[in-house]
Amino acid sequence: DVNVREILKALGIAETNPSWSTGEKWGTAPDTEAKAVVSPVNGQPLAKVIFANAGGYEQAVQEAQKAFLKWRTFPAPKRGEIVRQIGDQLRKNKEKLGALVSLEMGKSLQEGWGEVQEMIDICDFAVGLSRQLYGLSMHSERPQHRMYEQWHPLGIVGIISAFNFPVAVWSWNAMIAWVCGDVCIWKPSEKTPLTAIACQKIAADVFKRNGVPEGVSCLVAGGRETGELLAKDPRVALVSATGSTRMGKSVAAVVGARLGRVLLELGGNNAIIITENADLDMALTGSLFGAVGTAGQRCTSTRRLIIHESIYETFKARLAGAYRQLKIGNPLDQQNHVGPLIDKDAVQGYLDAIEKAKAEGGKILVEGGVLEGEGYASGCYVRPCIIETEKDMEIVQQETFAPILYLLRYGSLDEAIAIQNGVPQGLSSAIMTTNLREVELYLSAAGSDCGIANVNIGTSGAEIGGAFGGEKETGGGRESGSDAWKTYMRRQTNTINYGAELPLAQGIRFDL
Ligand code: UN1
Repeated sequence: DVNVREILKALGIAETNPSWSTGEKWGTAPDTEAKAVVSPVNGQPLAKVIFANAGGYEQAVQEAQKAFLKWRTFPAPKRGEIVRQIGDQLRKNKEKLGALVSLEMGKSLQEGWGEVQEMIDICDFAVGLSRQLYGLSMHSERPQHRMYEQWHPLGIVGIISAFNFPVAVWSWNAMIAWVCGDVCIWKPSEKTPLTAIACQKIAADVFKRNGVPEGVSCLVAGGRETGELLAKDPRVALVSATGSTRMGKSVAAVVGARLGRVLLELGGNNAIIITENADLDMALTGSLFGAVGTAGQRCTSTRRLIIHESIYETFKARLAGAYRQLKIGNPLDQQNHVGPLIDKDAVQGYLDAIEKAKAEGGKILVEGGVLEGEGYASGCYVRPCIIETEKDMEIVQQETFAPILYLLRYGSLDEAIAIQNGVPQGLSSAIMTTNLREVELYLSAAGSDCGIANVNIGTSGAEIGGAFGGEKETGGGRESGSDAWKTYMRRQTNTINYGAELPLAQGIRFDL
């Protein structure tokens, strides 16, 4: 049983919450209205948040600018030690914070905890990274010269995050940015500001205990306008934005116009290719979690299954059977597999997509629809549905953030890869096969064109250790593991002459 009031209280959420924070300090913009945050679980308000205006944003930027001057001089391993302590606090709060993620966003409790685990994992990664911000050294062509590169902090990193991973995506950015010596201003999704407030409090406490100045971690609650303030502000060195392709294009245009740096994590239209050599049990499990997990609201959710014609009918029947066993309902009840969509707009988007698919000739295999009655009062619970489609249908080219799965049939693997890659997005992809030739072709330059390409696992649920992101309309950004940290730093090449002559490079002579 989840006691909502207790969880909110334990995580420092008030009935009405202020609009911005620079750490310890919280402020409320005058003349702004408090908005209720309504839980998609039951349609009940959780708490209110006052959205910031330009004045509140300005306070945060000025504090962040001052903080950067000090934070950048902390030794990186010392910054890592502080991030380690943030990870410890997240461990302590995992249960409650995960439950708040479920309450505010509607994902299952298991996935809410999983999201907090991702935050803990990235903290651990960042701690190690704080001693590994390596640059290369090069051999100079000139005698008695030394050449090397080093990585310096960038400055202010603006983080625009989405409702579906309300806190994990912030942590992928913030923890890495912090060990790199940057300061952060976070604009969480206007749909999920409460989990953000809870995380800001956890981080701010740790910073304070370690004597870190105000402003290293800033939060500005707000909508689209707040995101625009970040995008056009030349004081913000990097804008990392997660969300729709439409949002990403507008952020990229504004940041690009001032030649700022962007990191974009936008839409996906992720497919699994199931070949005639697939282990069908594994293909079933991978497809199912990918398509209905988080009610289809991950950017990595499986949207298309591209199935070999020889197993198409068999697999289709098994999949439909599995869908019939899915339990839809309160995500805090661990019996249920599928929770609600985030809000009624999302439900409308889901219904519209199904109508469009039908109008284009799609055949319904598993019927969708909105659930009504007891336990479904929020109006946000929908049935995961499956539609048989053709690859040239327009709706199949689009990302609909809902549990709608499109089935497509193929003959040769080249054809399957062409279907998979034949969409504007390029985030995640997978192949189910036990055949080595198929695997290697799929992972070759002639294979998947996505940022993530998996074998015998689904499209979602990436670990933090790899670089996360995708190509084409997904935006090209990489965050989280591998060397994604380089986006959060500026590279400086240094050439040092320790000799008594000053020879020019390329052997150029310049004598007086
Ligand atoms: C997202 O949906 O924006 O790979 C991120 C996954 C998760 C992250 C998804 N680790 O499914």
